[in-house]
Amino acid sequence: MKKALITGITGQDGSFLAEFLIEKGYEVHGVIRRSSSFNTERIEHLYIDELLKDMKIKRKVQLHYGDMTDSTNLIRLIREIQPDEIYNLAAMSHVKVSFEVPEYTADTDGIGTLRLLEAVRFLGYEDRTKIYQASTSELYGKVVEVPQSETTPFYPRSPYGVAKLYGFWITKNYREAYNMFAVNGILFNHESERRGETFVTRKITLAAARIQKGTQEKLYLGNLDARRDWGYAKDYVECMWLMLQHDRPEDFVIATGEMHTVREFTTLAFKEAGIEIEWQGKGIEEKGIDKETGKILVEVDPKYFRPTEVEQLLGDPTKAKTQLGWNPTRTSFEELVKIMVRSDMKLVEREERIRREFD
Ligand code: NDP
Ligand code: GDR
Repeated sequence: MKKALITGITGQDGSFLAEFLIEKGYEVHGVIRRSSSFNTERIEHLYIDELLKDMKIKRKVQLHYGDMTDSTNLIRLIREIQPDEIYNLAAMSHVKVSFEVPEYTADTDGIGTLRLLEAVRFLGYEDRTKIYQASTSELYGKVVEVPQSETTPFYPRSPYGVAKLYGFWITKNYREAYNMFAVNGILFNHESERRGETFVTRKITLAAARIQKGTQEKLYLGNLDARRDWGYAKDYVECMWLMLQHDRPEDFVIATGEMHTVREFTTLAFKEAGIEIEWQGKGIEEKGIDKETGKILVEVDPKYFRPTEVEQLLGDPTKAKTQLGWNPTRTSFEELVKIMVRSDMKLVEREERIRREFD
């Protein structure tokens, strides 16, 4: 039985990847952070509680406390688990927030990657442990070429992008210097019903559902013109695994090859929730108006603008398609929006039921 260690297992991708690897028959281990509130909601269904322990049901994932800022912890965990594959998904992953906590972001996302690679080297596991590094389209930042492929030059535009740039190069350097099977997946935006609620897509689908059910008045957004290549997270975790099964350690772009604006995403999400929106005005005066009632449902709030913005990202997944045999359009943009809105409609209904019970 192969063993995998996932850092960031409590996040969107970590939860989907854990499910995928369990399905493949892996023994799955995950690093979780100590938190004063629950942070394991996305993987609750994968680990057992005390009740199940008595029934001797085997754990689907084994969780270990740890942190990307703690070298000795990482060394100890890797020595204890002896994983065949490590998926380094842990990161302070919010681009806007990285402007507020730049040093912590560099420590976790940049030096954290180095700590992991060094732990493997320190233990002498270069030949036995493969490493996947969660790189990002944010490396391209200020776009110099469209679409972006594995050969496009990088120009990050945020402390997050710059920290991930270090993570990218240190992974490549350890591959070349120590012959390690260490690879970068340069993944473009991928979303799902499990996406964090402050990322734009989830913020929109949740707001569309709440506005439709009458529990939210308005949605405030930043740059409506930003364009992203949005895929479905569940489709993307397979590529992480495929990269580690490839015969050579190489870096791959994972994207759909299709780009949409935040405005387009919003229009479609509201439509899926049963509300037709039309846009009026320009710049910060632009508003999304309910065609039926004339009510303003979406407004621009400059507080969501970033000091330096990434205006557009469009990936070229040709290499992944030809070398990994991956199908980039498994879940279409329209299907993705539908999945997210439907899931949030159910969530809002549940919220409402609970609220009514306690009223
Ligand atoms: P999430 O923000 O949903 O998850 C991040 C995970 O990292 C969480 O489990 C979080 O723990 C954990 N984490 C954060 N800081 C630390 C730390 N110091 N030590 C240990 N764990 C930590 O991100 P996603 O699942 O969306 O993304 C996964 C990875 O892929 C990230 O590295 C992200 O930067 C990268 N990426 C994501 C893309 C996307 O579109 N989703 C695109 C390209 C790259 P906790 O739950 O306790 O907060
Ligand atoms: P991104 O995702 O920065 O691309 O990083 P996010 O969803 O935060 O922003 C996408 C675009 O939407 C614009 N935007 C808003 N963004 C947020 N969060 N909130 C708003 O209200 C809003 N209004 C407009 C943003 O300006 C931006 O242009 C994500 C993360 O998952 C990273 O970890 C990952 O590396 C990249 O995707 C690829």
